[in-house]
Amino acid sequence: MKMIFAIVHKEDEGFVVERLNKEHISVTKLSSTGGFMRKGNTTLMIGTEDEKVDTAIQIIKEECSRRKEMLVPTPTYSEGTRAPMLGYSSPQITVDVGGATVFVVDVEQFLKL
Ligand code: 2BA
Repeated sequence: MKMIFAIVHKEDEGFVVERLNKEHISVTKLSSTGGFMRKGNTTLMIGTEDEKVDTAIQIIKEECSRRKEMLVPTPTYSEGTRAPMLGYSSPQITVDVGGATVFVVDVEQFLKL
């Protein structure tokens, strides 16, 4: 038996958990914070039989892959009228999202008491 610790972005967590559940792979979600960026992320604790480790990792890979996303600019509003100022919206920017850090650890004992 193995314990997989997967640190994933919050926005990807729901999809991973749903797919793991469909495969009858149990998972516990912990709210965590990255020590470097100090931003919230999610740590998934997945205790599973050795045969299911590859499936779990494949799901994490598919749902949390690093990708680029376009950020839709918010319109700039005129202070007086609160009307959107045409031609003054901020330029579109591309941001990196996703990615997962995964540890796979041997489990010495697994008990349900
Ligand atoms: P990643 O390496 O993709 O790491 C994302 C998050 O995964 C980390 O958030 C941390 O919560 C966890 N993590 C990664 N490696 C780990 C490990 N060996 N042990 C335990 N947890 C681990 P953050 O710490 O906020 O880091 C966010 C991003 O900042 C990292 O992305 C990396 O690109 C960069 N980074 C982290 N530490 C750095 C450092 N000391 N110097 C330069 N860049 C760093």
